[in-house]
Amino acid sequence: MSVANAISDTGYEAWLRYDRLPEQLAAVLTGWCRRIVMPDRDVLFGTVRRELTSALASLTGAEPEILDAPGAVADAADISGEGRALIAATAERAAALGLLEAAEAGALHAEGYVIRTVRRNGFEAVLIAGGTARGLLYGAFHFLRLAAIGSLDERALASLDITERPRNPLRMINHWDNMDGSIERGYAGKSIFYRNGRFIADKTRIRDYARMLASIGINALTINNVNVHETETKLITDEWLPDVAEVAGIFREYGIRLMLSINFAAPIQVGGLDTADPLDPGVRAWWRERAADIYRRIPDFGGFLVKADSEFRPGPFNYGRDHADGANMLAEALEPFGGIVIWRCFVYNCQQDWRDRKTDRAKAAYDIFVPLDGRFRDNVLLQIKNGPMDFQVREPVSPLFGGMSKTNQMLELQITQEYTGQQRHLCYLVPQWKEVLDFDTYACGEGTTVARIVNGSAFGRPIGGIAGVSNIGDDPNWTGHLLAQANLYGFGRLAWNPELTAEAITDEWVRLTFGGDPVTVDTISGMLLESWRIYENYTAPLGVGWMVNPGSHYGPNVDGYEYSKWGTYHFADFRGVGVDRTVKTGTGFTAQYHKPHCDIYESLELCPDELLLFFHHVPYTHRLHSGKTVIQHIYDTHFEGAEQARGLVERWKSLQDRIDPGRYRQVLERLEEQAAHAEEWRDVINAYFWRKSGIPDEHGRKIY
Ligand code: GCV
Repeated sequence: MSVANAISDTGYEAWLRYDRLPEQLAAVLTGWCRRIVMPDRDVLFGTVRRELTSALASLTGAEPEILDAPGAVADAADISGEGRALIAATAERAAALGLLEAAEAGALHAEGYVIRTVRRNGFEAVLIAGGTARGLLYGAFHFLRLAAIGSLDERALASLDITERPRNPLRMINHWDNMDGSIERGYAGKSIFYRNGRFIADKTRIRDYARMLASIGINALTINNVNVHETETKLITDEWLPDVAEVAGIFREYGIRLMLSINFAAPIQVGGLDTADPLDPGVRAWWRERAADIYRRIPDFGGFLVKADSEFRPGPFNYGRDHADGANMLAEALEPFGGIVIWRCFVYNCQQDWRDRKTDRAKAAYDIFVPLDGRFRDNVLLQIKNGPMDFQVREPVSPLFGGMSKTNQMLELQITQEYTGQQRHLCYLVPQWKEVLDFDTYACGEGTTVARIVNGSAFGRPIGGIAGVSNIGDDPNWTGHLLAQANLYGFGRLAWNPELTAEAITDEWVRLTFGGDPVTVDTISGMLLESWRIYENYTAPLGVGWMVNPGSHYGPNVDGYEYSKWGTYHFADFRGVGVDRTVKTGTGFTAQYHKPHCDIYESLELCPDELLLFFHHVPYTHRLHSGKTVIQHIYDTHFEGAEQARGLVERWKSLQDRIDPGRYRQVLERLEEQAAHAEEWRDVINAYFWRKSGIPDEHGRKIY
């Protein structure tokens, strides 16, 4: 086996494999792209040039020639008579060359692009024109995606006409990496940034990662955990800023701005002050000075991400201040340099008494942040997790979306599979994220979807976006489970355009990763698209969540959190199960939603089955809309889910002759582990509820 194949077999190249195209397609593509005209030069253009040349060489077997001498392209006529070419330029340059109308060039979004077949004075070319160099980079990756999928035949190339722009200003990855090399909730090896308290010297992997992110449109990232421990608190000091600047430089080459998670108590811990009070003039001056120093070294630094007053992290509450006071202090320091503050809303009491039935963790973020609406500076964004609890397999959408109209908001999704199988189980989350983005909050009448709130358009906010918690590490295939790469890919594509369908994204990823064989595409797409439901079937039922081992959050433990301080309960007894969050008899959480959702969730009759136990405590004999009782639903879904997990193994095995042995084997191993673990889940959950309820399974199946 060749070295190239050996690398391919690990999955390291992810969706950027650029495997050789069938001969005919390769020949057509070569005909159009033998010469690449690139009039502009600077860092990002250099990246575009490298990406286009290496990908086209790999796809076609022919290395394209680059024409970049300014004179060679002074006007379009210079390349006439020499056959076809690929022209990659800014829209402004394309307009100057007469290849784009000035009005169209002027209207193009800075990160947007046009891909178009153009004809002038007897020559024809594919033009990729970006609103800026960054737009050009995204356009180049789009063109290469089409090529790699095999959709650029002669007809397609002769009539390309695509105009694109991102729907979200910020498309961001959050790393929860620590400088000792560990990753909080990481399931794919160690950090690619740090080892043993230092930055890793060899930056090859970071560069390869930056490429992957740019190819799916990511434009910002944080490189350290939101739980900022002692060493990482110093990342904003002279001790580590040179290293941070070096890493920022690598991401800059791919159009990605680097940000840091900061420790709210940094003025005390590294600044030698005796307070971190956000209203203290000395503290404010300290942050201003830190910001100035950071921007001296990293002029395009993005800003800070902050977890404050949450899970034992310090914050403004320590000083009797509120979260607007805290965020605005940092925003004021960053504002002169164009930096932003991303302030997380994952704030709740994690020292609750399980006997206290009034306190409801689900209500906390709304109660804390809605009263502050309108108080945050324009360069502050509130980052809100998709659900009110914590990335469970099923939760309602957080009512905080829709609770504020005068505050910039960002959606936080968890790409890393903390509660969804930790990349040992297949759980493709794009269908879940689609439901979140499409959810209509009715905050401002019908059509006020989460997608529109977070991109800023619903309330005319200046910034917004989507952040995803990273699922990568230094495992050879980046994500541990090879198929978990699809979650990272899908995240980027959805952040770029939430209107893309889950099916379209899935189809793209499978083709880019495994090629276009129809049986392979159908089989893997089906497995991915069904996997979230399958995982839900054999884990916590009907939206109740948790039921995992405390700490690790892996594997079944129904009462693992039942008598704990974390506010995550299911209240199962011999009569029934579920959390009463109604206004009438429960915690009153349903009131945080606009109509009609508050009425729907409040009503036992109207509440959707899949969220029933999130909102209601019901007897096991309660009948669902499906016609089944709750207890029978629990038994049925758990037997079915375990069988479906076994079915995933069989479906994958049917592809043995169609996938290289390296990638085939690694996925098979994970799927087999999943199938066995799903049986464990099935038996633990079914046994628990049979013993609690005493109600037998209608079908008399084996329950322990
Ligand atoms: C980074 C959950 C996770 C924590 C995580 C936290 C957060 O509680 O279990 O590991 O901390 O969410 O999002 O801040």
